[in-house]
Amino acid sequence: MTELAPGFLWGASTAPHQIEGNNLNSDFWANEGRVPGMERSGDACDSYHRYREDMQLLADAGLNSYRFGIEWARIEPLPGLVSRAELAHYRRMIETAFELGLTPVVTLHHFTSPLWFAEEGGWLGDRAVDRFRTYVETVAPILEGVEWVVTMNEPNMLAIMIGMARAFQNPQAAGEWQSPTLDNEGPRPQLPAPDVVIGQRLVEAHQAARTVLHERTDAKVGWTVANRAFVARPGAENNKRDLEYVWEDLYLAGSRGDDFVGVQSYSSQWVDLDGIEPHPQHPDNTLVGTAYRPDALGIAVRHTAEVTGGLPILITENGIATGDDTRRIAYTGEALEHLGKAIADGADVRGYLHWSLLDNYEWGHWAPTFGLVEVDRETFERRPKPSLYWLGETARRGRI
Ligand code: IFM
Repeated sequence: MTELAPGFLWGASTAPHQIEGNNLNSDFWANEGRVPGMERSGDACDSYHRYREDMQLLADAGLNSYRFGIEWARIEPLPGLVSRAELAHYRRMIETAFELGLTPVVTLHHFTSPLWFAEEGGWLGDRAVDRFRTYVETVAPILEGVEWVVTMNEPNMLAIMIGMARAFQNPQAAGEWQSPTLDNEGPRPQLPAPDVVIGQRLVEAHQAARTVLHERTDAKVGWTVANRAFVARPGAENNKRDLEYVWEDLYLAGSRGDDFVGVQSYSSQWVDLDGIEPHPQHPDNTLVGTAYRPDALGIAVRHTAEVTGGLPILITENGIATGDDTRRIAYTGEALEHLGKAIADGADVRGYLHWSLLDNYEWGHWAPTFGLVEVDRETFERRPKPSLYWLGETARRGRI
């Protein structure tokens, strides 16, 4: 049994576009209407209206934390036009979390941006960093009392998503959209690596946001990095290091000066002399086509601790896309064992937030279900799965 840091956070994570519904002024919403192969998010899980019910489920299960996001496209639907009503909405969410005894972990950017920002050139536009800084200045006052703020979710996956969305702007673009979070079309071209130029711009934006938050709030500030838990085949160690730089370490290095870093881990991949090996075809593969690798969490935590020089870590996402909740419990139990060993070996981990609270919109697709709670997409009825209560019991034990 591994003892945990005092005040260890146990909970689940979500993202606004994936659960709220009708994110009409965002760039992703616009793409849903025109990119072939993308399903629409529509009403999503209607969490925009049902967030109290969602938080209550977590609290009732015995969990003490909820990671959710603020949607920039709602706060600033047009450049410089700030919606006071939306600011008040997100403040109400924060206060609801406090009221229910949940520590909010608030994400300021989770893949989606206002459509106007994308049209202005997006993250590579001349004004990108200033625009993001202004948005963060706008939301800073509603973050009063919030202890954990994530400036940006998975900038490394965002860098891929931007590249893919751009490719689909070409009317001649062939093929159908497949979210970079999916790997389920069998052997397929490997994902493009995250674009380093976009990556550097995102580091700049993150650091500008951090300065604002350090000046104007008492929050601990960090960002979250998707970790691919690369493992080298014999002789491929240098290859692994090079790939790690582009995929993760550029972003982990961008954490220097932060108060924590978010680790997001799902699976692991081998690296050989030719590059990243595709996930082997196997009946145990998840609904997003990735290998069943709960050990990835331990690899991710150790790698993150090493690259960041021991920055406090929050597990901001870990989970499995499966229709079988028994497998979700098995995967999570094994992942937590690996996490426990990494903590016992010295990693400074402050919390575990499962992805995800709800079955939600997986960036163009509804089929992959990651949730501790099923959602009826017609009535929006929430149906908690056994894994929600299992996670609550694990939290109550207070040890891994
Ligand atoms: O759904 C995504 C989330 O938005 C970012 N991290 C990975 C999750 C599962 O693919």
